[in-house]
Parts: sequence; structure tokens; C-alpha cells
Amino acid sequence: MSNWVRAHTNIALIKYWGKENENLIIPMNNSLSLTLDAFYTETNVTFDDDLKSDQLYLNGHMQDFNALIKVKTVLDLVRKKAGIKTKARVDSYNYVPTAAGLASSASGLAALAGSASRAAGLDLSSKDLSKLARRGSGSASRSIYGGFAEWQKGHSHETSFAVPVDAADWDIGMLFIVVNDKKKDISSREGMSRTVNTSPFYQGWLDTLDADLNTMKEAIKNQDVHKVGEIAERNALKMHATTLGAKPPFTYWSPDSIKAMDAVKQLRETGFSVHFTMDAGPNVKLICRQSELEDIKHHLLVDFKESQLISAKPGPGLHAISK
Ligand code: 2P0
Repeated sequence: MSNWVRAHTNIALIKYWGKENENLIIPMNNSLSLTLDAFYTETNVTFDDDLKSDQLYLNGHMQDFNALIKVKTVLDLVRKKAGIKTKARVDSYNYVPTAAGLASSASGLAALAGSASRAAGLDLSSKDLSKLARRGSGSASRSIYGGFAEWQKGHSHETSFAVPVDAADWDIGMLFIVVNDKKKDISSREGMSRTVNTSPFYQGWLDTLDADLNTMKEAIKNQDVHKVGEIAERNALKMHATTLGAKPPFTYWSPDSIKAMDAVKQLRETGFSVHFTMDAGPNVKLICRQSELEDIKHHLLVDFKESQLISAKPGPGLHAISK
């Protein structure tokens, strides 16, 4: 019997940046995201008595021990809950450019939590799946849900999980400008840890988050795409500002990221309601009306290749698939 599931990636509009507890992955702040249709991971977990150790096959290729670290954390928790010791084979296919700041860990670890728990015979609630996915990768806690989701930081394993915020069946979309799909130099895990520990700007970031979160929820409730974009853009810029104050300093921006941000400002001047957000990588994600995605894409073809531009609409939460 197979246990294939699919989880979609999510992009944070209010960013998760920093951990209060690195072992349990308890974040410093609540974050809020939109799950998207365009990028996802499909995973099947099989517990097999004949295996001597856990195995991970990513896009058909066996992975080494380093790639297994996050996966093993989730598998160990599932084994503990199910009272088994059996090792597992994990087959995972990423329909996401891996480690390019396009949040492959969010969909990957959410899919793993879903499939591993099913394979072990556990019937977990969305809340428990969110907690389990969180232990693999923080942002994965939000990919359990479709549409908008808020990861409520909590203060322990039991109290830190995501909840659905609102349906996203309105005129909102995202457009990805992929300026680089190579693996990044500084992982988000290392980047956020360095920032928390050394950046004098980190406290300033934390101090403004409650206001950002509250106005963002209001804007989502009002289906106000302009306001959603405006708050998300400033929130992302504040997050990226903290990295410049870290020791040693670093940035995820490349010259092409700045070119993309400039293009967004120009589009805004021509009357489009469009803003950008960026994660732990150089790619730029536009927040706009779904109904204007094609028009905006057309304008961007002056500066970028068609292959660099990927439209995304709100997507579903974790679900089982037949394969
Ligand atoms: C986010 N990021 O909210 C933020 C914004 C990157 C920038 O969540 O260490 O891969 O596994 O919990 O989830 C990326 O961090 O990090 C991330 P871990 P994760 O989407």
C-alpha cells in the first residue's frame, strides 16, 4: 500500500526569522503565509523491516546523511508516537527548484510529515501534523493548510503550530522572478541564527511585528491586495535589513534581485497594484491581483526571460494522492 501525499509550498507575507528554541523549532515571532499552487512536493514513506537505516531518494537519487538530518527528525518523532523502531524509505519528488529560496523545505517537510504519519498508521489532526512538520522545518508548519495560514509561535512543542487564517478565493496571486535557481551559500537556518545572535537590528525587527501581523490580517479580511502587498514588502525589507547588521554581515540579494525590485516599482508607477517579497535567497516574488498576472508578466518580459517568470495562485493544503 502506498502513502503518497502532496504538499504545496508557502510564501510568508509576514516572515519567520529567528528561533527562540533551536531544538524544538519554536520561532521568535508569529508568521503568516499564502500557500501556492505552482510549487509542491510529492512524497511516499514506506517503513520496511529489512532496512538497516533510513533512506531518502530525492527526485529518484539517493541522498547522503546531511540531506537526511531534517527527515530523520520527523521520522523519529513518528516512530516514537507509533511505538515502532522500523527504518523507512522516503521517496520524494520536488516540483520546486530546491534550495533557491523558493521554500522547498516547507513543502518537503510538510509532505514528509503527512506521508510518514499515514505510513505508521497514525491518523493525525491538522494541528498535530503542523507540529510534526514544524520539527522538520519551521515554515513547513504552515504548508499543512491551503490559502492563508498563521504559525502561532507558542512557547513549547505542544503550543507552536499553524492555523488557517482565511480562504484565499479572491483576486490575489504571486509572480516569481527566478533570478537564480542554484543552492544558496547561507542556509536560512544559519542565516537566522547568526542574525539573532549578532545583529543589533534584530530587536527593531521584533518590535514592529505585532503591528505588521494585525494590519496584515485586517487587509486579508478586507481582500485588499494593495495593502497586503504594501505590508508584506516592508516586512520583507525589514527582515533583510537585519542581515546587514549581522557579524559577519551577509545578504541574500544579488544585482538581479535589485533589478527585479526596481521593475516592480516601475510597474507600480504605471498603475498596477504590485509589491514584492523576498526570502532567504535572491529570487523576488510579486504580490498582485490574480487577474493581472498575465499583464504584469508581459511587461516584465522587457527585462526578464519568459523562463524566469512563474505565475502562482493560492493552492490547497496537504492531501493524499494516488500515484
Ligand atoms: C519564512 N523563511 O517565513 C522565512 C522567511 C526564510 C525567510 O521559513 O530552520 O527552512 O528549517 O526552521 O523553515 C525558511 O526557514 O528554516 C523560512 P528551519 P526554514 O518563510
